[in-house]
Amino acid sequence: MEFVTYEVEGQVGILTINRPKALNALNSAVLNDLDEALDNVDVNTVRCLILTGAGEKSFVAGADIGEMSTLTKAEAEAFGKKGNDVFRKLETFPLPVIAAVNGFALGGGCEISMSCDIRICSENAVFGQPEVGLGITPGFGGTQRLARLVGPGMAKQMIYTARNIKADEALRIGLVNAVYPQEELMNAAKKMASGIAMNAPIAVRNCKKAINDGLEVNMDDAIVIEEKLFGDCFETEDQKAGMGNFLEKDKEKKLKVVPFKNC
Ligand code: DAK
Repeated sequence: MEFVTYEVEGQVGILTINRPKALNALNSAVLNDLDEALDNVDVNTVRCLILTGAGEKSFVAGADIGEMSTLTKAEAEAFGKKGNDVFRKLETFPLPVIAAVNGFALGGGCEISMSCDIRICSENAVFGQPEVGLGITPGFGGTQRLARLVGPGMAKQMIYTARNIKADEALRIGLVNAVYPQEELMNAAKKMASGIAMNAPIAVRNCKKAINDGLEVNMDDAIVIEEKLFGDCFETEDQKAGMGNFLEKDKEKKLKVVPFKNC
């Protein structure tokens, strides 16, 4: 793959969007590579993914404006669908995905970070949805995910004004969970990912599904989703080992575990 690299460190997979000359802007080739990279992740051995951008300046500076500028209506719709399909694949991926936002996260860059489960960023990160200044609406889910993450008032302010915000403001409004000096960001992401990887994979996967699916429905239906995913953990080796370790007071094994079977 030309534009996405994938490395595995222990049980953590690191996806890097690698088009630094264009500040990792998303063109069709990048989206295809990302799609393929996700298809190639071994979800039985990897337990958490990190998504980041190559270089020190940019996570993803948006959809590729050069490629988009000549699209017809039909082509624009197809491009939007391609992006949305990949972003949705990330959002519903059976592993948690941490976005390590190491610089510009504009337009499609902000949107792809919002398709991840958790966002942390470097001090030089800049977030924004500049689309209305380019004569378009956010097209990769920005109007939907930003409003869900930071509330409609703040999302509308960011989208209507097209004003970028810095890392500290992104932290204040809850768009990111934490801000780190640039040189510490990847280590922080790996530490968080390794911590997630220590836990029972079926339970973590079911928590992701419960939160994501539950947020789409009313509380009565959401609780039913949780009940089913809770029940789904039982009779798995993860549940037997996890609870067994506690009951046996095996502090060494407690919460370390757990076999990959039944994943
Ligand atoms: N697309 C293409 N190339 C880009 C790019 C982008 N989004 N952002 C940066 N680049 C390229 C620059 O053209 C430049 O290339 P060369 O001239 O060196 O060949 C190189 O990256 C370095 O950029 P700069 O020289 O501009 O670097 P600066 O440090 O001066 O400025 C910047 C950095 C991030 C402030 C600036 O590059 C910038 O403003 N970039 C554009 C940011 C932006 O507006 N992003 C949002 C794009 S719109 C939809 C689907 C998707 C979307 C909408 C609809 N449907 C189909 C429904 C999504 C839209 C967007 O994401």
